[in-house]
Amino acid sequence: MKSFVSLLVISTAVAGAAPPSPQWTFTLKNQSSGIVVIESAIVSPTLALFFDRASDDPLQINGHSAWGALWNLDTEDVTALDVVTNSWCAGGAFLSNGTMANIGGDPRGYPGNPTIKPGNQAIRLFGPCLSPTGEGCTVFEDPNLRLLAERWYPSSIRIFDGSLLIVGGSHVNSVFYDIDPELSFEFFPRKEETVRPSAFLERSLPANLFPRVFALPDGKVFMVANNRSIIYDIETNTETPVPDIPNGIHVTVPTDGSAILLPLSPPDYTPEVLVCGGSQIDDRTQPANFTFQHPTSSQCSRITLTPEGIAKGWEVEHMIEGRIMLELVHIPNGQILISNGAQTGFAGIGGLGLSIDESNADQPALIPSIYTPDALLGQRISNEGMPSSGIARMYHSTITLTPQGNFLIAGSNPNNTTRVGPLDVKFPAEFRVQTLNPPYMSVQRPRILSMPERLRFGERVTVPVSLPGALNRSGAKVQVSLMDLGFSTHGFHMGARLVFMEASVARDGKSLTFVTPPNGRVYPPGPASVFLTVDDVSSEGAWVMMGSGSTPPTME
Ligand SMILES: *[C@@H]1O[C@H](CO)[C@@H](O)[C@H](O)[C@H]1NC(C)=O
Ligand SMILES: *[C@@H]1O[C@H](CO)[C@@H](O)[C@H](O)[C@H]1NC(C)=O
Ligand SMILES: *[C@@H]1O[C@H](CO)[C@@H](O)[C@H](O)[C@H]1NC(C)=O
Ligand SMILES: *[C@@H]1O[C@H](CO)[C@@H](O)[C@H](O)[C@H]1NC(C)=O
Ligand SMILES: *[C@@H]1O[C@H](CO)[C@@H](O)[C@H](O)[C@H]1NC(C)=O
Ligand SMILES: *[C@@H]1O[C@H](CO)[C@@H](O)[C@H](O)[C@H]1NC(C)=O
Ligand SMILES: CC(=O)N[C@H]1CO[C@H](CO)[C@@H](O)[C@@H]1O
Repeated sequence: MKSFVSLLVISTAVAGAAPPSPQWTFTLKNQSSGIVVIESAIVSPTLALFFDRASDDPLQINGHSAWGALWNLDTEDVTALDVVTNSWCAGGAFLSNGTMANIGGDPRGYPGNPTIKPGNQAIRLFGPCLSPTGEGCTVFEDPNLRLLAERWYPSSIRIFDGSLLIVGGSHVNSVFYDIDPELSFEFFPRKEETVRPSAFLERSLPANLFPRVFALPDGKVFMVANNRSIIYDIETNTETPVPDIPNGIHVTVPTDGSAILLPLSPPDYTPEVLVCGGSQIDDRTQPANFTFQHPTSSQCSRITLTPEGIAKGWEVEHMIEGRIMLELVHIPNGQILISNGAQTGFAGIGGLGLSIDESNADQPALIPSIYTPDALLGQRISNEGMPSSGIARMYHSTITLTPQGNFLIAGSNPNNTTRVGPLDVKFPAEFRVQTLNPPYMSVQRPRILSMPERLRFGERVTVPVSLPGALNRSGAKVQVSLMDLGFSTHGFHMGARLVFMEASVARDGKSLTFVTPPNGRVYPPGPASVFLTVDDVSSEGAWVMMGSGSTPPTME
């Protein structure tokens, strides 16, 4: 009886209040990932592709532990993939023909998993996968298709001709610093028979693994590694230094910050890069002198990559907390999500003066924040109303935007082995999968009713849409974003891109007209998702091929 009474009181109180406004929420998925999700990429409207290292993951295939898997975004089904080479700490990106390439990795095998082959010169290809359930889709590995150099912890991005630029890496296990570096660039498909040596990679030692690399709208490439940055001109093979990240903050492995190319907007597509988190260290310090309690950096540094912007230098602001191993991810309305990571320590597994079990980091950063690029300096970052994930997502964790419009979060394993126990380990291998759902996931959303499979550059396109009543009004803010959902690993979303397109909704609220980017420098030709956002309520993404879809190199 007592509980009945209190229920009545509660329902009266709720009835009297204004309806609660929708909030960001976390959802724990029913299924677990089966492998530790060190690398994650959305490869079709319904599928995410996951990679781990070859280890003793519970998910099995052909009599051994799997280290690749497909996650079905609709059903949560996990399908093991039979990978041949070791994908531990590989890079990845999509090619102009829609194939995802997973690049480099660990040269070693794994005891008890005899099928494993060295991964440090491997190129693992996947898709495009047309089956919604992934049936018949496998990782394709041709032993004759190899990188020129051995690369563990490399970065890769798609460039203007639809091929991949592959940057840096190490020849051996990098327990902390990059002690045996590969100081060069190469391309896939190959453009020449030798690698291109890089003075920048040498200058950014000893903390230059997984350089943060971005294709600029003029076809050049911006890179950050350690605390150094450059603009690289692929066509002339020249490096132009850009000022260091200020205040002694270092932002790549083992001091992982994250970096992102802010949304590009017509007509000028002025590029700006944001770099957040990392660590204020003297990079001559030996790892044995560091502990998991070392403070991390809350600094965000932002630069406009025009001659005037570079002359002005980096503008500094601060996150709510220090973070290492965080990830910055585009939201379809142009805001940036700050998620994952830890508030103290470093990336990596052991090797410090003091670790927790094997974790070099502690105090997981559980509450995401949002960065609003257009807000005034000092007012851009907020975590108001943001929930706590309750699950540490530190070294070897991932996050990616899905075509459904929410964020898929998985992984974390700061350990040399995958075994879940012993239970007294503070940060065990993490198999739980979550989504982080923006408020628009729980209201009526705009819908793109159909979309051509391919879009040409510089094209005006009209597609049918439906808008919920409240959003069908003149003066509503309409945004259409063309997004590469990227490849998530080690706090870096390789290839991630958001290009806004000039757009308007017809007066009858039934059709949307937008203009695609002018060329493959603004959006490198390849797969994309188109999201319609009206008054900050985003649709699901429509999966398209931007450009001809032909095999690289292509000129468009
Ligand atoms: C997950 O579990 C919830 C609660 O039992 C259920 O409502 C939902 O349908 C399940 N989702 C899937 C994809 O199985
Ligand atoms: C970048 O790091 C190097 C090496 O630790 C250091 O000498 C240099 O002063 C740093 N730059 C800035 C701006 O702090
Ligand atoms: C590290 O610690 C050792 C032993 O305490 C000390 O000799 C050394 O100077 C310290 N500093 C660096 C930069 O490694
Ligand atoms: C983890 O493995 C690497 C490579 O075998 C080794 O160098 C390192 O010492 C190990 N770390 C710990 C804490 O056992
Ligand atoms: C949208 O609003 C316009 C103007 O008020 C109206 O004419 C039209 O019927 C509405 N469309 C839909 C699909 O509700
Ligand atoms: C895409 O291009 C790559 C590089 O040339 C090639 O290996 C792959 O087979 C191509 N994919 C398709 C589907 O044609
Ligand atoms: C949680 C976990 O995986 N712990 C393992 C960390 O690695 C050591 C070996 O280096 C194992 O003994 C632990 O079980």
